[in-house]
Amino acid sequence: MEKYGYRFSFGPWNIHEGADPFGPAVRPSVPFEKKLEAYQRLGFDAVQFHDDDAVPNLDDKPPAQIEAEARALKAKLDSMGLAVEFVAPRLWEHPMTIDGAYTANDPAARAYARERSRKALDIAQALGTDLIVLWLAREGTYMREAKDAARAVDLLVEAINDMLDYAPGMRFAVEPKPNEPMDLAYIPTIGHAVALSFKTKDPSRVGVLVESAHAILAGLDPADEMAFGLAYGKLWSVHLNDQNGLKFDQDRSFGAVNLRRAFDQVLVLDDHRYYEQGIVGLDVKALRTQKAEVAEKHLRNSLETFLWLVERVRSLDRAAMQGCIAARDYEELDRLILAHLLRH
Ligand code: XUL
Ligand code: MN
Repeated sequence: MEKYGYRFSFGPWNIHEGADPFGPAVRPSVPFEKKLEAYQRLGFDAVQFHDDDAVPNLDDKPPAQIEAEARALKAKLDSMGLAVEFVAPRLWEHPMTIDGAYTANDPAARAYARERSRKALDIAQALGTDLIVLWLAREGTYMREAKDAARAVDLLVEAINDMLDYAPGMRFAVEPKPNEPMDLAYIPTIGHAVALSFKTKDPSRVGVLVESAHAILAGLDPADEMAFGLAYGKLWSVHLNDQNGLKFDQDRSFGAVNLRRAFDQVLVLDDHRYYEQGIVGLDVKALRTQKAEVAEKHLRNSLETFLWLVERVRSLDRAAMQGCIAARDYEELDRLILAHLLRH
């Protein structure tokens, strides 16, 4: 498979049992070992981890055991030729994170979040990645009057500063999402995340991850969110997927809802040589209707669609495009793009 210089990743959560808030699992759990085989079978290069995907039940384990388990996992991944893209502290399931993690009102809860984040950093370092992803799941509004939203920003900065101090070799990519599980998140867009980075003690180590569906949920175009991150040299990861309007976070296969929107994301990534700096992550979920034996197709399809679109981007008639732009004939440009997409 021609991969045009790109490397691809997904997380173990992207092969899942199909449970949703209204119904239980519809597919059996796939053991982690089997998931790792899927990475190889489907042509992926790297694994994304939540801290407890790498070291299950880490809250109950002493640091030496956490490190030993992470090192054993690293050896296994090495033997399979798989890299680790990032580790993300899972700060949204434990009872201590009910009212938020870094921004919880209870100082004991905030201390838990910082401690847990340090464990995620230990795991990341043992796994040989320098990237931490911060999806700030519960940092936002349940009840607006219950928290001071300006102070919440300071608390986020303090928490990131703590991590910057704890692990001087590590970089942090904030993954904004405007809603779900919160009504409204404190860091809903890439603009907010970039601004947050400049309030930390080392902005050069704080960047962003753009997830297509999250941008769409914020009413924004994912390609423009990526462009903003790229303009600041801060686009360190992406979670490509798709999303049909302002609903629950659907994590549909890349390009499945709006092919033109997917093309525009590949265009901005390829034109700005993203393949030289980052891995293409696919944060996609199989439909609940998918039978167990064919519940990897969302990953295969998303990767293939991305590569088809890279081919479309690189075969664009740039001179003709420039002609349209120079003439300010954007209707002709529209036709040129559509014709190019439809003739694949
Ligand atoms: C949540 C989401 C997460 C993060 C990783 O919507 O996208 O999977 O990407 O914690
Ligand atoms: Mn994501």
